Amino acid sequence: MKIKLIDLTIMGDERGSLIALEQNHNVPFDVKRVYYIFGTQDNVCRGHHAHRNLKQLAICVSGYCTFLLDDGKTKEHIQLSSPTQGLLIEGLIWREMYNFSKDCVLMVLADEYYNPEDYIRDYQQFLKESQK
Ligand code: T46
Repeated sequence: MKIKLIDLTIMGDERGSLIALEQNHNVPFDVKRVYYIFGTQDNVCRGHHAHRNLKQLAICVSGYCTFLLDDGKTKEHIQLSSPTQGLLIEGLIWREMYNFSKDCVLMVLADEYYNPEDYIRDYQQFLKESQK
């Protein structure tokens, strides 16, 4: 499956911690867009789609949430609960996000601008395209 967990180096000192994200260094692509998800209500499940062409790095900068990732053959559940860890998602991968903590802020860096046409929202269509 085209996913990878990336450890982000902390620039810490006695005042606290700082992490820098740099395109084509610890973020392995050109960054065109950043968005973040917060204030998620109880028992909400988001996502339910795949992307045809998008690289994304997801970082839970506060709290936690869980990703279900599915490449059409295998499924993995990955909990993000640290601002020092990034989840890289590339290729045709169905994703759902659930189990959000109240304080969860999920920040996502993407290599493309928002394009609704890049989304596959139908699971059967995703399975069809992922078998090609
Ligand atoms: C993904 C997961 C991890 C925009 O206008 N611009 C944007 O860049 C994005 C991401 C969304 N939107 C609008 C579209 C919807 O009206 O914001 C609303 C919520 O978006 P969506 O329902 O797609 O959110 P999620 O949480 O289901 O999925 C998002 C990303 O869309 C998706 O790329 O991989 O987070």
